[in-house]
Amino acid sequence: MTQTPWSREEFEQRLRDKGRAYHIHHPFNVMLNSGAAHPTQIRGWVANRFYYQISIPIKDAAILANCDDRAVRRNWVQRILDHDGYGDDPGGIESWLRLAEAVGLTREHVESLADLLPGVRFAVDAYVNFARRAPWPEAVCSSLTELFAPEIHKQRLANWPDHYPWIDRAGLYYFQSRVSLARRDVEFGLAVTLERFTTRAQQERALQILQFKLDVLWQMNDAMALRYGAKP
Ligand code: AHQ
Repeated sequence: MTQTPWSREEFEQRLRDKGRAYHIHHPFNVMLNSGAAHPTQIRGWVANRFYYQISIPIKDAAILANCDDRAVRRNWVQRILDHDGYGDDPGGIESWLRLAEAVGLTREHVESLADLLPGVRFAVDAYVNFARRAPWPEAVCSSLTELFAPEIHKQRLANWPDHYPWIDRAGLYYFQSRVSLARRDVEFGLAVTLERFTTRAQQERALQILQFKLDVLWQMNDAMALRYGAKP
């Protein structure tokens, strides 16, 4: 029996309800953002998350390569420029390297990926490979974890300066930049998802895709918690 589709409002609410599983709630992140992390744990997080950051433009390029909709490509291409930089804007990857220096790592060490944990690499590669192989609307849908991202960036900006005064505040610029960029990006990604996932089966698939990406982020934290500890 074919189930009736949810209304756009109900479908959007079900996507947003998935925020309960967002990695802001992971013990490793709670430790980081509550001020309980030691410098080694922070450095491990920055070094491992660098692999996620450099993989995002690769993921977005895969979406562009699969996308036959010029209007979507015109919007989505900005995401690559946001990370790789464009003109005078050095981009988010450069900001992440400045965060690395601010927490006491060298650019060379972070770029060497010497600290990259297998569980982080495999989770990030699963995300990139999903974007390469899935129909492009599904890969767009998988970016909707950013519905919950402004909150986590604001939490860092609010807590890190007091909890970690040893980190040069200028190094936190990346989080500041993502508050508005995440909002802008996810508005488009949500519109595409609500527009393209219209049958009940497609809507259920969208929830499944979002859960996959939530699991990618959660697994990254699991790997870091195992290696660096999630207790203060
Ligand atoms: O810095 C982040 C970023 O650029 C992106 C792009 C987006 C995507 O395409 O999947 N997701 C994402 C995220 C970023 N930062 C994460 C964090 O916790 O700092 C959150 C992450 C996301 O929510 O997917």
